[in-house]
Amino acid sequence: MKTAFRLLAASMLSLLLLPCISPLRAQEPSVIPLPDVLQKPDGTRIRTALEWTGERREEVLEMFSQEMYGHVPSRPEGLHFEELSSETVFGQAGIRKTVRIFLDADGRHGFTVLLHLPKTARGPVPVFVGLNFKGNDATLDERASSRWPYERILAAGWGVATAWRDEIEPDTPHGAEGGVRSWYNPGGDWGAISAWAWGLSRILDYLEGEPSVDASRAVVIGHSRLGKTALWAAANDRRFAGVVSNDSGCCGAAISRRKVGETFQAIDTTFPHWFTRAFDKYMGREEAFPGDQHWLLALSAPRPLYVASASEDQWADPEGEWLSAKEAGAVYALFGQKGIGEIYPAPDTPDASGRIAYHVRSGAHDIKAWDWEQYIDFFSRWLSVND
Ligand code: GTR
Repeated sequence: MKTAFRLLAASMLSLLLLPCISPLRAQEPSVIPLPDVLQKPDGTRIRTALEWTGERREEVLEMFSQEMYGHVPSRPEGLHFEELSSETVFGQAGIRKTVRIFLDADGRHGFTVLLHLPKTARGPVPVFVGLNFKGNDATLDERASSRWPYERILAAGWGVATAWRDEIEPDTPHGAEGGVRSWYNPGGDWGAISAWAWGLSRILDYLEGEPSVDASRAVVIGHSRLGKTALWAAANDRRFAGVVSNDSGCCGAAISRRKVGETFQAIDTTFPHWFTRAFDKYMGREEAFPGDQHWLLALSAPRPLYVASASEDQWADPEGEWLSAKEAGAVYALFGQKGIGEIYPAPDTPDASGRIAYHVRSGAHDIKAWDWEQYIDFFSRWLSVND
């Protein structure tokens, strides 16, 4: 009886407190009008998965290509691969390979992939694919172990492939020498995010021929600017079976029209090289952009999509990332797939029962072991990994 009374008192108290702890009330779509991803420019409405895939999806992809990131070219002629090394690591638990991806026939341009695989796997394994910030060797450093917990990923039955962002396209605003954009430009004006996304697809080209990997179960993953990149890679390359956006923020998962944290003005001033030049006209004019970032997330439909934020990462606007994940649900619904719920979840409580998942981890802008645990769980469920 006493317990029942306590429970009742506690739930009444939480009802009283609800307005204070629910900061989203003032930020919901009714307050900030969001462009409807299902509405075509000519006013007609998309009502079926077939209409989405057959007509609308291409329009939305083209809009982001033209107005934000630039076009991502297809696989280049002459692409080829060479295994550089293979060794057993982590006792007997893993295999570590390095592979050179040559981007042209004469092998003048290329980058190196670091691939880890579980040694005891019974068949080809699913794989996470993501770029890194500091170089492949740096991901082996102990200090990087929360960003790249290789042993844990392998123990869950997954492989993981990474490559250094700068070896594909240096992250510099002042004209990058040696990046793919300096020698290969079939699509015209493409930004670094498109160049990195293109690199991720080239890793997948290689993985398709790697017998220990099941490339039909490749999940593209990225943190921050590389989270923006992962979303854009999944949008362009439907071979990716799933995608993780970790703290991707402005021009990644976060709704731009909220203008919370980083804005178009801020991002395009500091990082102009990430974008196509057509994007410049939207500086300070988020409302003029023909869509918003839930449209980008919708391009992953109906594949499993995980959007994650960190509570102290206000620059990336966690609530805007959540809102975007929620709104992308309209497209997933066309495929009969459930998205996330209507309530912004408490920290460290994933909303992950649908085909879209979201969490806000307590703490700073980063990928932690806890984040990885959620990704492994979610994608193991959707891509059926039992070991
Ligand atoms: C910040 C940038 C963000 C985010 C981040 C990162 O400086 O403003 O858009 O991408 O860098 O990549 O860590």
